[in-house]
Amino acid sequence: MPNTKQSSVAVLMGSDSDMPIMESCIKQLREFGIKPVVRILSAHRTPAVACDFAANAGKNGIRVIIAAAGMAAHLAGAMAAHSQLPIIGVPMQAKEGPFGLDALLSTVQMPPGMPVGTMAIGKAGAKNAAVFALQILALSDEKLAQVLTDFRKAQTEKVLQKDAELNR
Ligand code: RP5
Repeated sequence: MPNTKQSSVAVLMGSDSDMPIMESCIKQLREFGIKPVVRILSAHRTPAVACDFAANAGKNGIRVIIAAAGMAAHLAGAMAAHSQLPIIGVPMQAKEGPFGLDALLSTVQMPPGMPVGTMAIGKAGAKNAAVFALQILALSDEKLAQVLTDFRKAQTEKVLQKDAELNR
């Protein structure tokens, strides 16, 4: 069992085939100075281990769970069922099927009272999951609030610079 102590964010994915996309989430978190615990856990293939992770995440120091899955994507919903922590869902686009819409609907269409904060499909959603996790943690952490401010400022400056280059 990997050590989850010291990590405030967990990045879970239903399969190692999700890793090429979720790497951008992990990379972004690390750039924010957040070292996540990363696990491959499946709502369908390893349900007991996944549920156990969710049930114990809070007492292991996790504050936000990011859960990525494709196809009939139930991982984020299963995490919500077994944990009171905020759950961020990232729908993955499978090799076959309706371009990630299956995973999007499976992740976002939670019943009332059991929310999953659902990001965009794929790489954009993976990156946004890291930013959204930072936004949640920044509410109670001044250092992370500054990291968020700096990130937003750098992002704005980058776009303005591109605009300036275009109009030179
Ligand atoms: C989901 O099924 C995984 O999250 C993955 O996106 C999809 C396909 O899994 P593999 O067959 O590639 O392992 O559970």
